[in-house]
Amino acid sequence: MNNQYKRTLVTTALPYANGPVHLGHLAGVYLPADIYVRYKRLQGEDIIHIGGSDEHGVPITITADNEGISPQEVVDRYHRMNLDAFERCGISFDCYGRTSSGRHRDTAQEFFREINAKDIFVKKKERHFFDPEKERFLSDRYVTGTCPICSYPEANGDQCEQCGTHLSPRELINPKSKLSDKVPELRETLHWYFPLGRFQERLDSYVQSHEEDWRPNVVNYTRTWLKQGLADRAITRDLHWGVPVPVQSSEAAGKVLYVWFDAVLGYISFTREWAEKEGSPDLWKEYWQSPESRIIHFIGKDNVVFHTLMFPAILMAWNEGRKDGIYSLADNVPASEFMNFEGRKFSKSRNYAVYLGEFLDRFPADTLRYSIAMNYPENKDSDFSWLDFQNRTNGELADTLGNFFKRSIDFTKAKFNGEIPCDCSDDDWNALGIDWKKSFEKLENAYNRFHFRDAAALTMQIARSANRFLTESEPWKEIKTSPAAAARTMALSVNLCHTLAVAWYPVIPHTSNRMYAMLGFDQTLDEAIRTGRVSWDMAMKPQLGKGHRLSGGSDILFRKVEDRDIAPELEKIERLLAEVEKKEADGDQTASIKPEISFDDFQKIDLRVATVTDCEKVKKTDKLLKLQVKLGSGHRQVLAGIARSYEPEDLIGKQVVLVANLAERKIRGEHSQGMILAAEGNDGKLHLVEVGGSDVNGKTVQ
Ligand code: B3M
Ligand code: ZN
Repeated sequence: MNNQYKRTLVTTALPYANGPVHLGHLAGVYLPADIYVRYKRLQGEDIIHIGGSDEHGVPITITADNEGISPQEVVDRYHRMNLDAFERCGISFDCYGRTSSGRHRDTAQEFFREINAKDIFVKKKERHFFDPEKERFLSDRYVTGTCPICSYPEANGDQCEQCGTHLSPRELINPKSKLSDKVPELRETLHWYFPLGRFQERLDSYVQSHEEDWRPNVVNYTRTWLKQGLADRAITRDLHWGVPVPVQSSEAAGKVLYVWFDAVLGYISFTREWAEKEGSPDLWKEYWQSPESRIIHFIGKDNVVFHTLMFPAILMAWNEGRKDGIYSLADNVPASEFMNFEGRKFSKSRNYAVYLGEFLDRFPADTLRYSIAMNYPENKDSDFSWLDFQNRTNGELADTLGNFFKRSIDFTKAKFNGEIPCDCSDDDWNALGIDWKKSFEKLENAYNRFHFRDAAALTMQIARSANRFLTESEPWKEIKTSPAAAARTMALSVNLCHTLAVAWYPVIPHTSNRMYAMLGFDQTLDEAIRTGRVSWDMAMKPQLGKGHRLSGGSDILFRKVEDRDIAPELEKIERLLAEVEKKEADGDQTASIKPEISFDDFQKIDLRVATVTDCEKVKKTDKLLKLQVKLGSGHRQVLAGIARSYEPEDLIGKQVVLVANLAERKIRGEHSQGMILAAEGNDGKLHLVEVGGSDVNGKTVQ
């Protein structure tokens, strides 16, 4: 980790401008990055946030083909739409660029030329899929077929949406052209390849130097690739949309740079654009080419190797043999896991998603930011559900933070003419029941280590303490018995409001700005932070002295989410799920695969071979059989709902697969110690999974 840094460059994955961003994107990439950047700004650090639209590649041209419009129209529409949604959500980019810009084309071509001039690329003639009807080569997603890993029938030629495996079109089983639905043929074509293997050792030591501070999943995933040995990767494509391959020969005609080669360079071209807008065209170099700066890429887990191997290798190739203009490699790549939606994977192609813009049409940005921060998929997949959103908004934001804030402001206005009646003493402040030093250390640690769920939860802890203090002090009684005590309580409470306005800024900046205004400041909190008037450390101490006026009104901070507000959303989910089920009934058996689990989760399940020794029907049911099974030297009783599929005597002697470590359950008054595996056939009957071979009883099934 670079601890000696002077400035930080944060980048966020460039979403393809072929559709609206959804809550999964927000949770994994944009919100965590924005929280981090806002926290660092509050700390007074020099930090910029660079992002933008990925406007090239097959995802764009396919959308254009499907919608019958030009690729340019596609990217214009979705660039604007996503930028607008991000702005409304308070994602504070310093630059939100577009890879279709001239500046970007120049940068990407400059990289290609530099690496080409060093003779690092390898040119190869290879056979690629070609659609004879449409007379076009079919790269990446123009080919679909069955995934060789998980058998998902609609896997794309570059990646399987179901299991996440990176693929090449020729690995697909039963490939089909997306343009004509025909089986494509193979034709020879020439492409430039990037020899990743040449950088293997350098990449190895790069990853090793970060194994302590990168997330374990990022290191492990990258290591898996390194262990397999890095192969050459084609970095050009036969396509008419993208950055033209900058080579003056007929060999390059009709070819563009592969979207992943150009997209990562977008981070650089957009930083250059930003520097130009700042009126200091060389300023970008201080972020990209200085040992005193740090680069952090926020991405989702499906983009890891592009950021930990490909992009670093491109930069290494550029740096090779140079004395100046040396690019730094990322200091950290905090890749998130996925956030699911109501227990299932978000899916653009199945329209199973909540889009950011649509969400913000109905609910305020900060309620979303908070509930997503509390479900940040840091180490494992998480879930967004409407009920969780409702509970967090009502129980935490409205009842705790909002309630405390409003009571503090209103009571001070009503009883003390809207003026802070006295100064707060350090002793009183320290007796509030908040360990200021420890809480803020914990908070800082959480932000610095990208533990954003912890950061939001710890800040809510402070709000809870503040709320408790006000409730327990009962100033509405104190005012009658001891006005001085009530004055003290309100001085402390209003100062706690200031603390909360500042401390909440990274997570719910719109609310923090409103709180700051209601506390009587003319300047916005954003502006106060930008000009250095407000900083993080100020949240730990009382800042508002006797006589400070609350001149800014008093609104409710959070409106509660009523059942009727989310009822249409719950109905929509039911409809979408019914569609998935219908798809399944129509033959797509994998449409409802449950959300991914980690390998560790999987390893918790102990599957064993058991032999059925006895079996009888359970009385008064027509579904259940009671099985006695032998498992190694022991015996178990297992109930199974297979009475309509098997006669008891048919089962004796069968070697079945038992989930051996499932918690014991009582079904119809009988104990069941495990579960046996079976699949439902089209005949509606269950078919037991059987294991052949002798001497397998008790053995692990793997
Ligand atoms: N557009 C993939 C994606 O949206 C790609 C990211 C580019 S980051 C340089 O998931
Ligand atoms: Zn797959």
